[in-house]
Amino acid sequence: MLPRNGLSNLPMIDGQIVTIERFLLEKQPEDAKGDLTAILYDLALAGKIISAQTRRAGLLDLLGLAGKVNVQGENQRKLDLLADDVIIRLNDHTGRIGALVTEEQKEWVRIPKEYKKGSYILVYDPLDGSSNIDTNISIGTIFGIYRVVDKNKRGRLEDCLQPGRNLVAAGYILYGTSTMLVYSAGKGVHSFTLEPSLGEFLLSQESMRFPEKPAYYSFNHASGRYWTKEMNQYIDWLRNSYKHTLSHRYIGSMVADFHRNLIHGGVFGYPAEEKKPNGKIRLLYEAAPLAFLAEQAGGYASDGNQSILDIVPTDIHQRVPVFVGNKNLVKKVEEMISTKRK
Ligand code: AHM
Ligand code: MG
Repeated sequence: MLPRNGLSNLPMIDGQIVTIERFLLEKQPEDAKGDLTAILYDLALAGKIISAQTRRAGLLDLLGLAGKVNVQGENQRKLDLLADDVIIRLNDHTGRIGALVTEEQKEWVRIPKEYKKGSYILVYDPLDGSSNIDTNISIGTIFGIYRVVDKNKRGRLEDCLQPGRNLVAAGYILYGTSTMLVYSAGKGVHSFTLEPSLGEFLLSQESMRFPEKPAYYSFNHASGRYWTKEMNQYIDWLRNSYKHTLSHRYIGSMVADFHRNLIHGGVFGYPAEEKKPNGKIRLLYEAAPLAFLAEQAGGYASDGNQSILDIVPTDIHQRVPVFVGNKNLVKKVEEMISTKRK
């Protein structure tokens, strides 16, 4: 045990400074090869690099549009491209990854032939909430990790098109007032805060759970005119339940809205719209990883009809309506809007 003397500024748990590396190694099963642990550690490093660039973005002229349009037809921002590049460069040569899927690239990304093939698939949104970059509002990297279907083959499209139920790990790195890494490898959700003077992620909270009583609901109210009658009735139900104690919070970065609701309890939703029947959120690298985390934290995620984790993707960039957060709030939306039984 370390003496507290002189270390009082550092977060300690039972007198120990728990770095992410130590935590990951302690959680790794004894018979594991360590590849998954190493991928998570590589992602933590990517998070540190992206965090450093995000903090200096205004100084380095990284804010603003990069002059390209991504596969969703949205303007790519310079930091999106930088974050995407950092994650690919840190993962393509390690022999641990079989293929990558990123929001910023139209096709799935193959591992160059000169590098060993790996047994894991990495899917990610390099910077979720990127419309908030220019205005200094929290953004984040979302990631999910799958096993390849056939270890003997190099990564293929079918390895990438797996349902969230097959995720072996998922998480996000949030670039907010502090930088946090939150992840689950199927045994609870754990969070780490980047200690800037050390450049290390230190354990903040082990086994996070949605609080029983929710505090927030997060929907873009302005889109209410494009929602179904049933969807609007659900919003009215949210307003009137819990003795009117639920507050509305929505900042346009799903990852940040999710994080707030994980800590204080609540539900985030991006419903189907009249002209966008699948909403806006992408299944593979946005909805499924957060759904995995939600279930690990005692919550639930649905598209209004079924668990997000049960949907088998047919396209790497497909969109899906999303409701994620406290289980009872998400079950209620299913009860009110599901088209299955009608
Ligand atoms: P992005 O990945 O291009 O940033 O888009 C996803 C984001 C979500 O983080 C957020 O909840 C949503 O788009 C906000 O969209 P809207 O402005 O339509 O409410
Ligand atoms: Mg994005």
